[in-house]
Amino acid sequence: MNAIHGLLTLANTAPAATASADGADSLLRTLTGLPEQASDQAEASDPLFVFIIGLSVFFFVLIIVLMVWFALKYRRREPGQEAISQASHSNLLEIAWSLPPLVIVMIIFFVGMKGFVTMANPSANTIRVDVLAKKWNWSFSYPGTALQNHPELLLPKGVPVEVVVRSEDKDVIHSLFIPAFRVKKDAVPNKYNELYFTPTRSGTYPVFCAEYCGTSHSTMLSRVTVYDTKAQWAKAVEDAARLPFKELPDELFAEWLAIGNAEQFEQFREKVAAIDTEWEEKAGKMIQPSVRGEMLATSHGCMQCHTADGERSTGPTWKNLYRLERTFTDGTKAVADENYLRESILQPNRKVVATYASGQMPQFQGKIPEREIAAILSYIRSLKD
Ligand code: HEC
Ligand SMILES: [Cu+2]
Repeated sequence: MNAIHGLLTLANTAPAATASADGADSLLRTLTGLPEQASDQAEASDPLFVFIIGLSVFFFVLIIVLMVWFALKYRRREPGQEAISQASHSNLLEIAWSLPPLVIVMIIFFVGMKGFVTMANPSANTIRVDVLAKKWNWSFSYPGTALQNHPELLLPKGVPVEVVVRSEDKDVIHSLFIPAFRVKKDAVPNKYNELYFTPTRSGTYPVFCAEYCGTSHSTMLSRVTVYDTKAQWAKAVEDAARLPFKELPDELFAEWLAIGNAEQFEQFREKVAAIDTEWEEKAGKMIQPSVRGEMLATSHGCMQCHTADGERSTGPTWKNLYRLERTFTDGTKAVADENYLRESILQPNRKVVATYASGQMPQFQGKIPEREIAAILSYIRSLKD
């Protein structure tokens, strides 16, 4: 029942999005079967897609016509007629069927690679969304806001977004697929996969899982809503964050929205606990991962060797560490993205940061649940200016 309901909801939202499309665009979409063009990725890749389809149709027709024509022209005309070879060499022909195809595939390669590179590389001033896939649903968290683990994707138009996708610990591989944006990214357990694009059209579009993941794969649906302005988006995010705190007085909710570190969270917790322990519990569950990460980093003892303020300690500081290029004792380098940071926590001796001693940091493999590692990574990320 749930599944059918989900499909119906998606079907109902589809016409609203189509209504905003213009004529020529929608004719092309009808011919090619492409959905709405709602991101820069879609705008960049659709012409290439149409070009390749056109090329395929052209050669399909050319080959079939020639085949039929030759079959008729060179058919055996009388019984016992012998086939005589007419093979000869033509340099012009050789060049004609080598060079133009080379040019065509190089065009396909370079245009395709350009799209791939923009999709895989960070752009400045992005809005970040953390996506967690599990059997069988999606949850979207919005770092820097109070909205966590929301079942739908909310985005503003015209602002670059950075979507980081992963699967729940001990889950299977899923794949985040948003046809209207022409983007797809695998969600692998505990691996952080990044995806970049800019929504270019407001509306509501379906989100699918594109990796067969078991019984309810086909109902692993969600949707993305693109708002016209960043202010509208921020309002929608706030409204969604307000839902679990419906009865909380406005001024306390404003305080909840403003929480940026563990100390502020503790003050808030004390205040709501005095009114109702239910809110305290909720706050504990809905807390921003970066704030939870700060508390975990303290309770796991990380802050005995690391600092958040830029000071060198037994270990390197976490201030501005995220996405910084690191040099290791063996001279190799790596960018401190989530996958590197996670590995540095689980197996710190694999890559030892230059000028620091190997073997000082304890191995946390098997000692910290993946959920907590994700929160600590959020905290480290939040320390970037
Ligand atoms: C006993 C001291 C100590 C403790 C406790 C400790 N670390 Fe470390 N950590 C180090 C040292 C020293 C390094 C640098 C050498 C290396 O890379 O292994 C390091 C490196 C790192 C790095 C890579 C930093 C970079 O600049 O590239 C990360 C991330 C990290 N630690 C996270 C943690 C987390 C999370 C915890 C708590 C769960 C923790 N550490 C606990 C000493 C410590
Ligand atoms: Cu799935």
